[in-house]
Amino acid sequence: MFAEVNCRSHYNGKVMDTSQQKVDVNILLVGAENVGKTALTVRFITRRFIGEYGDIDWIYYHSDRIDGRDISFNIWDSIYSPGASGRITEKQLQWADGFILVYSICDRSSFNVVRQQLQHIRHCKSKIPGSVPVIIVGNKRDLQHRRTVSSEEGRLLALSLGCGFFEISAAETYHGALLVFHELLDLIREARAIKKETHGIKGIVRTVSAVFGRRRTE
Ligand SMILES: Nc1nc2c(ncn2[C@@H]2O[C@H](COP(=O)(O)OP(=O)(O)OP(=O)(O)O)[C@@H](O)[C@H]2O)c(=O)[nH]1
Ligand SMILES: [Mg+2]
Repeated sequence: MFAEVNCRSHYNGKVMDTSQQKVDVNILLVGAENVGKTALTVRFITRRFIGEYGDIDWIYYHSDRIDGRDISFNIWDSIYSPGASGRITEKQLQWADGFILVYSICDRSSFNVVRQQLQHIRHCKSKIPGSVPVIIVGNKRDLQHRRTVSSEEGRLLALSLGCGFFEISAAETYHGALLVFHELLDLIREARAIKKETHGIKGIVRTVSAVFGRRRTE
């Protein structure tokens, strides 16, 4: 069970990452405590829902072959630190290629945490050109009777900040978890392709200026 807003800004209509090398992606999961960060991660890696997970900060490694390509997922399942207002550390920001921000649809305060964390990520990454790959996840969709955050609110937050959005139930299905990670992988690959293109253009501009500069001094 899942809902999706596909915000992907297709780069010329498709992912431009064309080299055949192994793709390595670092994904950081953040969000308030008890929202299902570990359940989502474990569901994606093992296809199973165990129930109780404990609260440990852990990086999981998972390899897969997607569209004929070897993909290595490094997934940092973080723990929430209320003392630091859920502040994502500098180290985590540097490490991550993409972010999954999780809230529970039956916990409004967890939705507010995602909003704060999103602003923090945007602020810290604003100096880097190109978009920051982010997916917002409203988890525990099976608990409709306890819902306090509407799908619309989640979708609007994602749209207003150019993020992907899914509502899922890590408890009920594997498919939702799969979509979340695969969508983020696509966003990361697009962001890398755009960055590469920007560097290429900068290189051409530098070469042209060097040539013109040399001519002027001749
Ligand atoms: N009903 C329901 N329960 C869920 C779902 N996902 C996780 N849970 C439950 O929510 C609780 C917290 O799940 P975790 O995955 O440990 O949450 P977390 O965000 O990793 O929590 P911390 O690591 O403590 O911050 C557990 O009891 C899970 O069984 C879901 O989709 N539906
Ligand atoms: Mg956890």
